[in-house]
Amino acid sequence: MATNRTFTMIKPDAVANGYIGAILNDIIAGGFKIVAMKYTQLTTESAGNFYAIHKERPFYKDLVNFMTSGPIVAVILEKDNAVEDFRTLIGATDPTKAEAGTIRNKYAQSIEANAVHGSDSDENAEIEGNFFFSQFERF
Ligand code: DGI
Repeated sequence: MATNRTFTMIKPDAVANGYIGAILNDIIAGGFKIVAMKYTQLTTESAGNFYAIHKERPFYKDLVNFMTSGPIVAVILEKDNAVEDFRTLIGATDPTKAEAGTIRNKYAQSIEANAVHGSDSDENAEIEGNFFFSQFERF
């Protein structure tokens, strides 16, 4: 299986709850290598653009409000089969449905405040990584 990349954010709830270190530990223990990382806060405009695909969904405004409510950690990760394996590591969108031991099962609060983002395709991983990082910020 080819080595490739995925993109994740540690979301404002997990940052506020002090889980940055624990989540990065789980990610590294899961075999992922960090190739770019940034501590930052989204603006309404940037969060709206990042989640533009969900524009018509009823939770869009709440999602943008939540994602701008505090700092996040943006990370590009590398591993064989990165996108699929990372989604397995984080678990279902709704933490009450996430398997035991997954990052969302351990650290998420709700379907909205669900601790982490994970790209859903190689194409989106590339787009989302480019959203946060220049070519000089990835290794
Ligand atoms: O790829 P995921 O993050 O697992 O899920 P997604 O792409 O379907 O949705 C993106 C984010 O939108 C998700 O991480 C949290 C939020 N979201 C999804 N479904 C709901 C939701 N937020 C609320 N409030 N209600 C929902 O039903």
